[in-house]
Amino acid sequence: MTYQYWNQKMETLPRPELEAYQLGALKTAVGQALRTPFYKERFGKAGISSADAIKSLADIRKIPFTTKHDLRDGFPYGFLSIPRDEVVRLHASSGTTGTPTTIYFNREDLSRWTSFVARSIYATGCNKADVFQNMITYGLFTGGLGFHAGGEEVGMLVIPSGSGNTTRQFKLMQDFGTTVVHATPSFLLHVESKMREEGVSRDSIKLRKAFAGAEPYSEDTRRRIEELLKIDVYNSYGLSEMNGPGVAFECQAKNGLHIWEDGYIAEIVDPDTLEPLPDGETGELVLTCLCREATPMLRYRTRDLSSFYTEPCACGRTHRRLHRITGRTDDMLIINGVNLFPSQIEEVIMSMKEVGNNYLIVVEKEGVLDRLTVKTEVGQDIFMDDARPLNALREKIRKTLQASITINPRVELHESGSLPVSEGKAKRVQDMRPKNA
Ligand code: DLL
Repeated sequence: MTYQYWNQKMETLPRPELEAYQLGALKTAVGQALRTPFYKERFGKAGISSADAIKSLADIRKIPFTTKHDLRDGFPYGFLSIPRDEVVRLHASSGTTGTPTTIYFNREDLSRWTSFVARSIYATGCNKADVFQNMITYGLFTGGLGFHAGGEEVGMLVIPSGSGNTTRQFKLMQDFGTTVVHATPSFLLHVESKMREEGVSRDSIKLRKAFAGAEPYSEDTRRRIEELLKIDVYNSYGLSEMNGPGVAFECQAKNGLHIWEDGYIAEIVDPDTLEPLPDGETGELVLTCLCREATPMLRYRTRDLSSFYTEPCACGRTHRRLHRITGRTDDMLIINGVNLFPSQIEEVIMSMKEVGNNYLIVVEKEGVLDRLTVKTEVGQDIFMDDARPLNALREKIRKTLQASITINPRVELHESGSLPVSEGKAKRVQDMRPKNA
């Protein structure tokens, strides 16, 4: 395979040079952070009064962690490091508690972010001949405008279709010969189901690639989307606090996500002790942004669980790779004392051919016990009025799940297309247990 690079020099920079670059950028970021009310105070307590406190990359450990909670406390301008009239854009994540976390950009910040997204898109083999349909939410969410700008930077024809309305999405694909789409993996699965339901023939569209991210998904889900839609799916990772998409992305080797280390410093730490973990071990990803002036963000605890690959990538890039994010530290469910990540359930059910493209996990209290119900859609060729094969399938799913997660779930089968679909990130878990029980 021949690999293409957007910025070959930077993407293949020998590690000592890359690390020297990071050190310089980290010092700049610390200096910039000291201009914000939040970091000025936080660094003061940690004894960091200037960028001179950072003499080596290892000194990053002198810097205190930043959490989502800090961001909420600092709302709206506690993290702003430049005069308000130099800010040209903001993005925000609404969060579940109501107080948004807001990130501000100046013009240069936007252009740096765009070049990381362009680099990511280019690494998947796209070029200006591609027609790119951005099937994700526009607005305060970073996925829409972030990919939009990156796609234009690559020179692709960008169709800002936004999420939802599959009939219109198919029409756009057919009319303009879309070759690449961007969506959440759950929306891609929905698109596939709708394609069959609406009788859109695969030959009527030219699709060959998708960027899928903004939510966790398993390797089996990737394979399912690839096989059903006959496309290549590339994993795309990012978060609002680090600009949005374009933080880590799969290259054509499709084996882990390169984290763009000239833009972000990544650490994997034990989520309990916050001590660094050796390469290869799974822990919480902590990120430092090196490419944004307006809103510095240092040692941000993402809550995302991942690990570093230890061996280099076939593509020749020197930027390290992360394993796909399996979930978040705050995603974990405790069911009658047993720890369970939703991704463990997804792994099992998405590998079963008879199971359809959508599922939901429900946890309830029954007396003193927790009760786990897994609702899955069945494949489109399974009829809901034929009880015997349905019972057999239900039992098969239950047993396979139990063997894998050591919890005996209740399994409910639903007709294809009947479980709720979200146009943005999928809501896979409904935890109905009383909060303070
Ligand atoms: O989801 C940014 C983005 C947009 C990424 C489009 C990729 C594509 P937030 O809304 O702030 O930003 O959510 C960030 O989503 O901390 C992860 O928990 C999760 N996440 C994002 N990408 C992936 C992925 C955008 N590829 C949060 N795999 C992150 C697993 C992901 N989880």
